[in-house]
Amino acid sequence: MKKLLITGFEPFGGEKINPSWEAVKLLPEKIGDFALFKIEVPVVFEKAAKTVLAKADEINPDAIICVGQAGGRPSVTPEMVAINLRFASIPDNEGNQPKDIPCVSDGENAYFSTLPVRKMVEAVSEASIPCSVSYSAGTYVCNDLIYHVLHRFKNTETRACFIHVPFIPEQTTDKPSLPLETIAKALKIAIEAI
Ligand code: PCA
Repeated sequence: MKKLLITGFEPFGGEKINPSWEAVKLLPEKIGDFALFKIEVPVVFEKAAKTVLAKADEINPDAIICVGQAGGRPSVTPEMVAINLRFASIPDNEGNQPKDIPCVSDGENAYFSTLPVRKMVEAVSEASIPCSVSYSAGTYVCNDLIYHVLHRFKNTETRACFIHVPFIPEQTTDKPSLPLETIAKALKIAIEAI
């Protein structure tokens, strides 16, 4: 059986929960060919990547999917690309607020996701769940994490991508949201599409 490392984030920015980790927790232990290994990741520059890469070194996964909250987005958005830039408009959970600093000083400007994000989007959309390809994972901790993962596993068999998910209704009265179960279902379908 193949191994999938799937990660969600702790809450940040004054929120009490992060739907990314809540949805990852709801996933079954096995999906298709994959056994799932789930971890919660701190919303801290560098530490998020160290946490995920340490787990990846331990289990040697075939695929890595990192999931994060993109509050305000109306749909589930698999990310096509990660860029070598940190710019934080709010401090991370340890008070770091980098402004225009590279994620990796000698890294490429950008990496494309190595999992089939467009195929994932097609499959999730077919189930009538709002889902679209995103061409920017931002410049905060989510982008930093997936940049490090793609950098570490470039030219290897280990494939990776990031999936941003919206708020859940419990978090907002005026922003778009999706029920937690719908987000978890979208992640399951995306994994089945790999
Ligand atoms: N979303 C943030 C970091 C953690 C999370 O869930 C982001 O989009 O960078």
